[in-house]
Amino acid sequence: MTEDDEKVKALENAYTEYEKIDSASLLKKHLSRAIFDKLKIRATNNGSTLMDVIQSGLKNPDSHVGLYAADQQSYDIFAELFDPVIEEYHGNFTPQDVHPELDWGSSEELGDLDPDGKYVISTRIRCARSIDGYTLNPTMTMNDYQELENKVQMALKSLEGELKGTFYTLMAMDKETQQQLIDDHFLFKEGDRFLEAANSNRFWPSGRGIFFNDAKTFLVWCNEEDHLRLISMEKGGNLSSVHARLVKAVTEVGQKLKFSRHRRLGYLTFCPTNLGTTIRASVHAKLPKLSADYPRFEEIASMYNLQIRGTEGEHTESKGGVYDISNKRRLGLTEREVVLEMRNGVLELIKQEKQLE
Ligand code: ADP
Ligand code: CIR
Repeated sequence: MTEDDEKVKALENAYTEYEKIDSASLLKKHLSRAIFDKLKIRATNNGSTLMDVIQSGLKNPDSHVGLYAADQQSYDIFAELFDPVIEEYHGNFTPQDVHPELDWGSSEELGDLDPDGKYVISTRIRCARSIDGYTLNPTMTMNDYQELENKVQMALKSLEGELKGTFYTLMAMDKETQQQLIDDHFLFKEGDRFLEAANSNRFWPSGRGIFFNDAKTFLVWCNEEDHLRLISMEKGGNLSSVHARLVKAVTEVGQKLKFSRHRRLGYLTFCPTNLGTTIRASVHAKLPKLSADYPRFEEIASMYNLQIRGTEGEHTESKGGVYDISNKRRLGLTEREVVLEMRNGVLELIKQEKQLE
């Protein structure tokens, strides 16, 4: 048997096992036997196969989605699987649709979500960027990680004013500082099992790092799930101010680093849920009356295309009644529309909370 035959055999075996397993993931829903048979013999120019794309979902049946792009080309080579998952997650973005051009809209129109400071604890907007010329996590070499970290570090060095900050490589960070930054919601967690199974934590902590300004209102994550995550956050509900800072930062960093964009899918990310605008605009909020009936709370949130996460982020529980409420869709809408979707939904939830008081 050739090496390729062995890979197809291993895929066959894994898929046969997966067929017996219960999972509510989008992978399970869309990877039919017919699609599997079509894709099992394909590979990208990097040699990435269907296994590289689906292994996170195979190992974690509790995945919501379950697939990642092993490299940029995966979105095209395995399109018969990615397209229906993308269409369902982002709400009707069909294979014929093309993501719109960048349009940040106006920061001023967003206002403050909670001027009395009763419900919203903090507001955050993050977006992701991949850097042209570098492949994605599972196919990156140790050298790619280090080279990319150096490039990012150099690019961020020249930021000035409110965006001026310091880059901390994870290699040189003591565990206590790292944990404090995680607990304070500034730094990515370590050892995420979904990313681990996608083969994207290799060479950790090589090339991984975080940059932030003194006030920790502008942060950049380097080489975690994506090459770059750019984050603007602050206490309270001033979405205008958080948005203005992010737009300034992304614009300035984009003048120093070339971001990868797909002809149809917008800015390229490792996870298909992040494609397009790549924006997750969120609040940490307490809505005790509404969230007392959690299934109903989720149902109302999803009516406004919002997603609810726990206090420590994705796949975590709520602590002290604090929920992370954000836009779910990121693709097929402009940056302006995505942030307005979160704003309008959160304003509606606050209105409904007030009605219950
Ligand atoms: P991401 O948003 O980067 O996709 P996570 O859901 O893991 O990933 O969240 C990352 C971190 O950001 C977590 O510590 C989470 O609690 C924090 N976070 C998200 N939204 C807010 C917010 N509005 N205020 C404060 N922290 C937040
Ligand atoms: C999962 O499938 O649950 C993980 N691979 C994470 C998917 C990203 N989730 C999301 O809703 N944005």
